[in-house]
Amino acid sequence: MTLAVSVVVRYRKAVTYGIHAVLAALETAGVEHELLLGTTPEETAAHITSAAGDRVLVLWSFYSPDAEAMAAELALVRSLSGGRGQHIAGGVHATAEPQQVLDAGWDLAAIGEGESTIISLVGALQRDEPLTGVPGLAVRDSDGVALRTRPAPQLPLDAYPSFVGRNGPIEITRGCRYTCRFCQTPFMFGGQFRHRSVASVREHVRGMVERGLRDVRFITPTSLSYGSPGPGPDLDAVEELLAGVKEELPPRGRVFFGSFPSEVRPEHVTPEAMRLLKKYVANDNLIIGAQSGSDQVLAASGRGHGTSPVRDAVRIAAEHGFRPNVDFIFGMPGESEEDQRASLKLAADLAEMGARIHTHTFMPLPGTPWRDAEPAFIPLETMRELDRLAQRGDAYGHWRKQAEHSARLAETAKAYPRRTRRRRTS
Ligand code: B12
Ligand code: SF4
Repeated sequence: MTLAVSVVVRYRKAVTYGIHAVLAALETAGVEHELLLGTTPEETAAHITSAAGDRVLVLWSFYSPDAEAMAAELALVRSLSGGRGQHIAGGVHATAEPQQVLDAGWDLAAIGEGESTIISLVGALQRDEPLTGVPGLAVRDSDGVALRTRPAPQLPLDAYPSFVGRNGPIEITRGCRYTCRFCQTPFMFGGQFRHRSVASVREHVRGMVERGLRDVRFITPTSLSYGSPGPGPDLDAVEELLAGVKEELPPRGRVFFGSFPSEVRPEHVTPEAMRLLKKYVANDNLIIGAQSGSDQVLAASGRGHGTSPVRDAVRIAAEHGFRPNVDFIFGMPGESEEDQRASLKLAADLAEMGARIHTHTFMPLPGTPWRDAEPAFIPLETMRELDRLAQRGDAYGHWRKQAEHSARLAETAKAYPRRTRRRRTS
């Protein structure tokens, strides 16, 4: 006997990319299900109540700063829907902190890449099988402790599309060979690049064009690493990608590469690379990760570059007609006042060269080596200087909001000391 499964999504704008990938996997694998998207807690609860399936699976996705707010929403949705449905949280936070997610009230946490997990989970619900056979799950044991099933596989990116019948940036690279200590990406998706083939990217673009779109954007940890297995760019591979996408687009079609939601590493910004981008891309800005003006802080954070490539990158990008948007993080662990002065100095110099500074406050993010690290103190004078840069139009960013997130994340990390041993179902 096969049970009918309804999939209800708590569909939030902040996390559409991940959810679209999960839904695309269900579509691609041909898993039968009723799909309902709830754009508010109330609509989500109404869908759960009215869903036609014998089983109702409710999908949640969020990043760590939203975890508390989402737990409150979950309680609301549960109370509005009379307790019907099985609620699963996936994404970067659930991957890093499955125990927190189960304690906060979700029935299941999805760990890692969600494509095979969701296919296998909906299949198990249809066949009324135990969920212990589904990869990439954490379930509660009788004591409430997170029990993990076998890990979800990390498949080639071509195995599933970024979206089906929907739109968004196309994920061209997953995983990252760098290991910046403030970032979750390599620890979530692995320490090697997995690139989507040009053929698969073109197929996405064809679908978008059929749906009337003409702008194409990409998700990648480092744009100019496309096609390369190592530290240096493979510009032939980048050109094959950009030229291929252009071929699929109508004459007024536009390709955005190296701007949101992707970025470039400073040492990849060379005159040759800039000339190549100018030939194909529509963006007038490039997002360049500098992160700090102190070589010592850069080394401690494992960035893999110093400050001088940042100065070169900004100069080269500006010379080739791109406005460099340069990311900085203030308050990284171990950062001294002198380091902060060096960051402010570099930021001012880069602004002088035409850059805009994108300011961030360090957050001890779950799933990163610096989850438990103490954020450095940011004195009032540094904050004033950042405000001055912003008033002049030379800086932007949500660094004040992130300072609040940072304090909350540090509190939660203390409440959940990192476990050294993990329990598995088999
Ligand atoms: C694009 C992006 C954004 C976009 C997202 C837009 C959107 N509509 O989706 C925007 C600009 C909104 C954003 C904002 C922020 N971001 Co951001 N972002 C990214 C980025 C570059 C790509 C994410 C992505 O879409 N990847 C592709 C998809 C397919 O992967 P995914 O979302 O992880 O989904 C997969 C799995 O997680 C899983 N999955 C996800 N959801 C679910 C649900 C279920 C039920 C299941 C089964 C599985 C599942 O399956 C998916 C397919 O395998 C990543 C870095 C990276 N390269 O991954 C950072 C990243 C996710 N961001 C991060 C952060 C910190 C932020 C901000 C807090 C930063 C800030 N500026 O303040 C804000 C917070 C936003 C918020 N309110 O939550 C961190 C998150 C770390 C953490 N533990 O929270 C990351 C990992 C970068 C880092 N520094 O480490 N971000
Ligand atoms: S910050 Fe960028 S380069 Fe560093 S590990 Fe994260 S994704 Fe890779």
